Order: sequence, then C-alpha cells, then structure tokens
Amino acid sequence: MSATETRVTTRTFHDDELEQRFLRDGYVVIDFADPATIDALLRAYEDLDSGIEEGYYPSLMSPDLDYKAKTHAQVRDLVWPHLTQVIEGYEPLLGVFMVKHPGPDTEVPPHQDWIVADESLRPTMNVWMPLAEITPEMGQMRVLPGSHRWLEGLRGSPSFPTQWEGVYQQVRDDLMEPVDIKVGQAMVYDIRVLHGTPANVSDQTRVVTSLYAIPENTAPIHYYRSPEGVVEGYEVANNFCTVFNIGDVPSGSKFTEIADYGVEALSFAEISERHARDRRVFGSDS
Ligand SMILES: O=C(O)CCC(=O)C(=O)O
Repeated sequence: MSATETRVTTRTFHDDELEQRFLRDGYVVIDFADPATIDALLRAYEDLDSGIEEGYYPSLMSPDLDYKAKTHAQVRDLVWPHLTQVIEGYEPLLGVFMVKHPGPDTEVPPHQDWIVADESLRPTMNVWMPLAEITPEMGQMRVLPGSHRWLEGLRGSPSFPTQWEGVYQQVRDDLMEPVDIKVGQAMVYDIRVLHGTPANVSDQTRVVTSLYAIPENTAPIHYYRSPEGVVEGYEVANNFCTVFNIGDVPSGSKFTEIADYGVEALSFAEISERHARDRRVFGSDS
C-alpha cells in the first residue's frame, strides 16, 4: 500500500479467528476484563443508585436522566479500553447496567436491539459482561446464532412489529441456545443477532454491564413508530440514549418517513429452515 492510499476496513475484530466466528454466529465469547475492572464496575453499580428495587431494568430505561448519564460515563470509561483492543474502527455510544432482580416476570423475550446507526456497511456492536457468576436460573443469555444475517425489519421505539413475534415462544424454546459467559469474559455481538434472557428465578440479583459501539464517524440514528403505524427515522445527538424517554417522538433531523410500515411475518417452519440453511452454509462445528 502506498503512502497516499487509505485502507478502508470493514472487518470488525482485529483477530482473524474471532472475525470468522463472529461473521458466522453474530457473536463471540472472549476473555475480556481483569478483576480490578470488574470490581470498579461493581462499585460504580453500587454507588449509582437507580432507585429500582425489583424486576428487570436496563439503566437505559430509567426516567432519571442524571443516573443514566453518570452510568453511561462510568461504564464507557471502564469498558471501552477493553473493547477497543478487540474491535477496530468503532467508538463508544452508550454504557448501561442490565440488572435483573429475582422475580418470575423478569424475562427479556427474544429481540434484536434498536437500530442506533446505519448498518448497511458495518454492524453496531454491543458487549455484554456479567459482573458476577450467572447460573442458568439467574437469566443467562440465549441467542439464535446466525440470525443477524437473515432477520429483517426496522427496530426502534416504542415498539415495532417483528418477523418472529407470532412464534417467539417456539423460537425461544426450540432454536435458541444458552451462552455460557464466565466472570472476566464477555459476549461481544452484532446487535441484530436474536437474543434474550429468561426470568431470574434464583434468589440473587444479576448484574451485567453493557456498552454499545458504533462505527467511527457515523451519525447516531433512531427509528420511531407512531401509534398510527407511521415510521420515522431521525439523525439524533450522540447523547440521545441517555436523554430520550421511550414513548416520546425523538428530536433530531428526520431523514425518512414510511407510512403503514410492516414486516413479513415468518412461520416457525420458515425460521427453522432459514436457521438450518444458514448453519449448512457456514458450518457450525467449531
Ligand atoms: O440483560 C439482559 O437480561 C438482556 C440484555 C439484552 O437483551 C440486551 O442488552 O439487549
């Protein structure tokens, strides 16, 4: 490469083997953080009082803007130095705690995360890192490997129709797989991969930290669907996720409007077939 050429990279991971596993599955589990970082994150979690004592809450959904901004800043400062060693060409967008107090109503059903940046060239990434051991009873992560490549549809607030909503229980129970993530490890994933967590039926609170990252020099965006079913896409500020309240119309510059937005609903047989075909193409034995 000559000195005047610029290298345009669209790869995500520095490491070739991780990159291949990531392209195939949509996620990888890797050794991620040292005990001092985990202790510092736990201290931040304890110091920053969300005021929420029950149920499941990602700090993103707190109505307390000060709590959200402080949580974001602390998680970003502690987690980003580790994530940037693993992926290339990204910048941090939003740091959160994902807290699951014990309770039968704490399932996070299968979903893809909101679109927060253009995904046509590069995926948006998230790192999901337990701060203490997670047993299957505490709300362990489950995924549908490869689904980042073949599920379609826009994702945003307050709610969007999805291709799997009519059959999500069967998809969850028959196709999704548990992901074992030890303390010190993290799941780094393309936010389009279908994922979710069962209820915390243990007697302990589960605390996870999570940091979203978007490609460098990309404008954050958000899709909003009105009660009438009109979808609007907005370019939004970098701090959008810490100041936005779900249900509101986003402020920002509108770049698209789609009347009567809809997606093609898939049957369980169609989802199983896409999943099986994808695993045949990519192979799933390593
Ligand atoms: O923390 C959890 O239980 C679920 C997290 C999740 O699904 C997400 O970060 O999108």
